[in-house]
Amino acid sequence: MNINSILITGGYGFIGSNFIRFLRKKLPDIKIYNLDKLTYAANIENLKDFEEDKNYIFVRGDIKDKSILEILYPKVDAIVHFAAETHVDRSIIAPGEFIMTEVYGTFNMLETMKNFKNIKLFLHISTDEIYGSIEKGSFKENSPLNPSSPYSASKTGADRLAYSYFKTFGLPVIIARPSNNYGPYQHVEKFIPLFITNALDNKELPLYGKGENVRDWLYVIDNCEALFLLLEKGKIGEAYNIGAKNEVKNIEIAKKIVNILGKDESLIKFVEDRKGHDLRYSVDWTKIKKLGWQPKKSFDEGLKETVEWYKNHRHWWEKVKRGEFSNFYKKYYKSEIQ
Ligand code: NAD
Ligand code: TDX
Repeated sequence: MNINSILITGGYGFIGSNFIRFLRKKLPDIKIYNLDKLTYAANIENLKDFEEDKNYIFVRGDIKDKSILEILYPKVDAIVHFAAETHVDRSIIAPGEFIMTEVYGTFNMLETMKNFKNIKLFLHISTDEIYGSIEKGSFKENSPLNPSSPYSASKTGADRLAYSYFKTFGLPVIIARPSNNYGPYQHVEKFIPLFITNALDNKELPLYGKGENVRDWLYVIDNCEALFLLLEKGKIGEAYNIGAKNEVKNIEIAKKIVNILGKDESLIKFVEDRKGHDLRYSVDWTKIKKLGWQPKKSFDEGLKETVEWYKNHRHWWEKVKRGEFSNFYKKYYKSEIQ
């Protein structure tokens, strides 16, 4: 598809900022609008080098606000919708914002899009968590959905709403369901960055339950490549799993991190399990493989590079841990469209 101008939601988050950087390399001349509310999870330093880029426009706003969408939609040919509340533990403590952002926010984006025929594609970023846990084998795109946390339940709502706007109203929707991403710019509340940064400071690594839970770890740039391929070659109305064949138990990852950093395994502390903790996620990604994608990064290589990145970006994550960004956003941050 020919894209001249694109709207990215949640572009100051982990995957969104990696994707904007990736997109800029692939399509140097397109206009990129980044609509981000700047929640605690956003980090404006992720795209600091884009300040000079005339074709990058940041708009501070909420996907729940129809008026901002009505200003942006006439300007773009495509949308990649990342914006969401994303931390499972927070969804257990305070689920309300997850339901509002994922479900109402995504509804608002789709409903508003009905009036904008110029938009040729709505790439919705869902997650492998919507299938729930699986002990053996892997879920296909048509497997039943069985989410088990308020996060994954609200993501399921968003995923199915996106599909319903394709099926009922003919909107050009494609759904991507990636597995756990890791790599640079991930918020330190998430497992891998938390363990790396705590280990760097010789702090305890709080491993939930017995550490037996398995995730399929996908390097964020591999995910960006998959999403870009869907923009170019994905079939409207279809969902695509994106996995990595990197299924690793949490305990093994914790040990790998301490070993890479030359720390002692006694830093690992088994703590109370997450409520409703899914044991294993696994998706079959044959469908996107047939389109011509497969992940390139091995987990050992990707993890080493990620550890290195956090080692070299202490100023970035220390600010996040101190909550400096959240405090700044609460006060003031100017959007380029008022
Ligand atoms: P993140 O938490 O790092 O970033 C989310 C971004 O969305 C932040 O910049 C935040 O400010 C913005 N945002 C939140 N609510 C908003 C709203 N109402 N309006 C506008 N902006 C808002 O998230 P991430 O880890 O980069 O995940 C991005 C997307 O990918 C999410 O939809 C997530 O569900 C999905 N996903 C993530 C992973 C993963 O491993 N990180 C895996 C599969 C799917
Ligand atoms: O302190 C911790 N200790 C621990 O043992 C944390 C934060 C996590 N864990 C475990 C829980 C999970 O089994 O590590 C695993 C990974 O946890 P998270 O990083 O919180 O990721 P997860 O719950 O698997 O969800 C992630 O992947 C899918 C993202 O946060 C979601 O946004 C995405 O959809």
